[in-house]
Amino acid sequence: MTSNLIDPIVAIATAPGRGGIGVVRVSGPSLGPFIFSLLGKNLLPRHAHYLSFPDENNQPIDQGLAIFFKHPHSYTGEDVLELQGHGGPAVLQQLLKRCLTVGETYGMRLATPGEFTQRAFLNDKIDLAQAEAVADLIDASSEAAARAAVSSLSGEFSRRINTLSSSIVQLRMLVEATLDFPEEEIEFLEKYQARQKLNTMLSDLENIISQSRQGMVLREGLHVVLAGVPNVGKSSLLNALAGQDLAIVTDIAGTTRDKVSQIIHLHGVPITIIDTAGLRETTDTIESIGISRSWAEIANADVVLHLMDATQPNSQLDEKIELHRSRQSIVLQVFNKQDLACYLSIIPDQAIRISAKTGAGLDTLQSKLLEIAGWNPGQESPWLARQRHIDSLEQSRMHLLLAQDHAAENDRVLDLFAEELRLAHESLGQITGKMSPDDLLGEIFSRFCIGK
Ligand SMILES: Nc1nc2c(ncn2[C@@H]2O[C@H](COP(=O)(O)OP(=O)(O)OP(=O)(O)O)[C@@H](O)[C@H]2O)c(=O)[nH]1
Ligand SMILES: [Mg+2]
Repeated sequence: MTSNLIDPIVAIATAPGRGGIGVVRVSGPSLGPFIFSLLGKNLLPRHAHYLSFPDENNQPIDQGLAIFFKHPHSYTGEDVLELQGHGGPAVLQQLLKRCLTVGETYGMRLATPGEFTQRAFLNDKIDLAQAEAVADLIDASSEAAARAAVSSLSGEFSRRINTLSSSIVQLRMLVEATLDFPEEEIEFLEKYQARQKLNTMLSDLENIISQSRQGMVLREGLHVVLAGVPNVGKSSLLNALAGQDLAIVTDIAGTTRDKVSQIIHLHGVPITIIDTAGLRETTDTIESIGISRSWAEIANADVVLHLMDATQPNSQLDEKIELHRSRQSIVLQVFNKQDLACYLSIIPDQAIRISAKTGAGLDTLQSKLLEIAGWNPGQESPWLARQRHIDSLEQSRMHLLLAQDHAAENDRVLDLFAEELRLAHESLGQITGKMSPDDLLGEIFSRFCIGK
């Protein structure tokens, strides 16, 4: 957030590479004179003008549509110009360069990542949760995630937060007013049904938290690593889960040398599955590099599926996996090749039995992964959420619970009660950005792509 937020900015807004259409987008407080210098004419706001985009010698760089959005009726809340030309990298680069040359007089510069959206936020076109939803919509890898991101973008999540915030504010106003009249303090809680109001707020907040958790699962998904000794069927399992022949499968131990990963979607939840080189002692240089990578993946996993061959189960790797895995991760023992297994009685009851070959048990494994991800099959996911949203919601909940404690004491604690309400309100404000420190804003917008 160090860049000057008044300079006119320009960027290619469409993805790099070739495409039917490419868009260069400009935003600034007042673009009229720049547009005239660039295109040789003024543009009627919100009209699509079909024209040539001329270079410095008045030769066309491209022909296309120019649309001018006069502030405040634009994405950023400033004047915005969109030049929609052909989507070739050379054409778009020339157009970008031309904008920068013409715009030099007006202080125009390249936009930083997320700067258009950052301006939309700073000009009150959208709040912070909606701004994050813009990035989430672009990144959405499943239909369910995209739908939830659109819902956040349209303000569904923010509306729920704002409604709860206003209830807290109303109660705060009553409390603050009463604080000036100490003799009324004791009756206050009864008179205004403060306890009941607080209970309603808490149950509303708990509802929001549980829906947000679901939304976070949809956004973050799960990182699952397939680990085990060679030949237990890790690559076969990857292929079976992905429904494609991604990794090479042979009966030669040590077939997989490098990791192979694939994102699959279970109920819209993105699950990254990583197949790794079989873990064993080896003198082969390439294989041992592969095995070090396997251990590194195990250390990064949310879930380690420790695959074993059901016909010859052994626990030789249990301890080593325990040593390498991260503390928050979960290790599941999965016994593969159950279609062949003759000694099933030695497999622990709670272990998952599958056959990558026949597909048996894969539905149980998938349900288990969704359960670990925190997915609740019966619940809708009305918006996408991030860890920072959950943290703020939890903080707000903690303060409302403390307020509830003070209310229960009923003995001249109204100022403490008021303070907890204030803190609960403040935590909610961090979600929509009404009370967010600058460094958090910088962090959020810097993760956007340029042109958005
Ligand atoms: N019968 C049966 N054979 C299987 C099953 N899963 C894998 N196999 C066979 O087991 C052998 C090894 O399978 P892979 O998937 O290559 O094993 P891997 O664990 O990836 O082995 P490395 O890459 O060497 O670590 C192949 O011959 C597979 O066809 C299964 O569920 N049932
Ligand atoms: Mg393999």
